[in-house]
Amino acid sequence: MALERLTGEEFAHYQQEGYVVKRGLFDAETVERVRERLREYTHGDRSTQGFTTQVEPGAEEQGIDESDAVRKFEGLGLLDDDVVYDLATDERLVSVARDLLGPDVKLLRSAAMFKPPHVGSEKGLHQDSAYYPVRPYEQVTTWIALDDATPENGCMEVLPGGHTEGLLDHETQNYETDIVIPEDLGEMKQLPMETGDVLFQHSLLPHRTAPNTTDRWRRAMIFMYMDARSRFTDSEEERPPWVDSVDVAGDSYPGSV
Ligand SMILES: O=C(O)CCC(=O)C(=O)O
Repeated sequence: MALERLTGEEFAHYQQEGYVVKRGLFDAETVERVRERLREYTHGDRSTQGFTTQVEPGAEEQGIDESDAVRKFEGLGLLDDDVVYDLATDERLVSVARDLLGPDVKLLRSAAMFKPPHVGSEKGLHQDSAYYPVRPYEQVTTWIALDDATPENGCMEVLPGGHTEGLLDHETQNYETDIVIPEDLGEMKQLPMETGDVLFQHSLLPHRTAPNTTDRWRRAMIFMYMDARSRFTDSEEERPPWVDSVDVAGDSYPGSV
């Protein structure tokens, strides 16, 4: 299959390091449309019933209103929103996912991450595959910067090449769905990004983000894609409620996700 949007060099970087950043993939207008829509959800102008909301644990103590302290929205129900759906199925994103996964692609995860000024908490070291009973462990997580992300406001940090070590042990932390790798895996690489840049990372790549210590937002959208020939390893009854799939591109296969 010829590559649509990745260069050979970028493809090789993803294979070897477990990630690749596409600079300026999204224009300012597209990003602002998403930020504005998210604001409508956080500030009560739209119903948030179709997905889950997590508020930053330190918000109350710091006297910050919940609407300015959402930690994340999570769930495929976000796709019912036209702006989110347009972004998740945007050719600029999906063509890269197809370069990495093949022509038949489904969506496994959709989330908005807010990391608000001052109160935005860390996300501990983890691999995305640890959350999902899907085989093979070959999903692609896309992380779309809706603001400039720096080490100070909690940009992504990854362990280059760490996706080749298989699934590591995780232990649960404060949040029901937050799990972390308890050991130090070595030197992490910070990935500062500008608004509109997109990080594509392998679902076995260990990564984390630091707290936001600045007065600047660090928002991001996450979409996780998988090959439509992947399999759920748990039955429908056993699967965590957030595990499902949405058609994005190409064909579906019987017995697959
Ligand atoms: O956006 C962040 O701060 C980290 C998100 C992340 O790694 C995740 O939710 O899997």
